[in-house]
Amino acid sequence: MITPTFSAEVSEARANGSPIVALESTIITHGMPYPQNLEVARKVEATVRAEGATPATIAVINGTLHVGLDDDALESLAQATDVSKLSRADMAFAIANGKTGATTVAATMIGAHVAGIDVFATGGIGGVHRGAEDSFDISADLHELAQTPVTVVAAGAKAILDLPKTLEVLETLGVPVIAVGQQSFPAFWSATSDLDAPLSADTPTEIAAAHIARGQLGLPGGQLVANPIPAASEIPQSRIDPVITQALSEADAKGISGKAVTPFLLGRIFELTNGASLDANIALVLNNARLAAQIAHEITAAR
Ligand code: PSU
Ligand code: MN
Repeated sequence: MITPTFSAEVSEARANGSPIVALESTIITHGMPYPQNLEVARKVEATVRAEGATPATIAVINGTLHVGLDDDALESLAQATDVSKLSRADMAFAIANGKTGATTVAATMIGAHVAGIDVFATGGIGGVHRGAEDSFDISADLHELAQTPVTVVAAGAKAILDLPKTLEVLETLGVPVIAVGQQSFPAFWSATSDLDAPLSADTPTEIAAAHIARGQLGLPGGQLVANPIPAASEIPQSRIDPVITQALSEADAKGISGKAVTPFLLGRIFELTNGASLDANIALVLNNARLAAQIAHEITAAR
């Protein structure tokens, strides 16, 4: 087994058996521009601490799997322009060959699981891209949710995706999708969509209980907790949809493919909304960090 390098606070939390929340690093390197990415990374960590849990941002640095980053490491990742984006397919190669990379939802789940962390907060997971019937572009995040027992708190799947197909694939893979406080599946920048989530829960206690019950049933895989963006921060679908359509057609015209698709779309939507998409992204990530810390508390208490 690979032994990760833990930050001092994560080591202490592990020793005390206190709640820990994993956080991804791709959102820092490929999801938001500098310096907002660094500010957000720090704020997300502070939000987890304010809820009495310990943040563990995960990344691979010079071949070492880090679980919990100190502020210097956070800053150098946030400023780096040549960091690779590591998903399930790339992680072992990077560790074995001394490389540095930021972890996606899939790779962060793997890192969290290696470290015995049950809960992970992010913005939105990857999913089935629009046009996937031609491109076959389906995020490895979905398959990871089917195999790795980590509860992922996200604001649904990014609205740049094909949400109905994303829900279908999650159902096929046996991944529980639990909307929080509503039945509607949230659409990242917007609190609701016209799709219902298969499951819904009102409290962190219910979500923690379901996480534990999956383990007791011997089921591999995690849960997707779909936590809507706070109403005051949302961008209505009618406003974001035309922007998404434009960004998608630009990506198509430029022949963007593979790993570059999601970062390109997020970057263009940021420009086309004059930063409004980023403000919403920040609000929803903080909201997810808060709920993830509460779920981590409940899981710790129940064990
Ligand atoms: N959520 C965000 N911003 C991001 C991502 C998620 O708010 O940048 C990243 C996550 O790391 C996710 C990845 O795992 O996008 C999905 O990439 P792909 O579609 O290439 O699998
Ligand atoms: Mn992809």
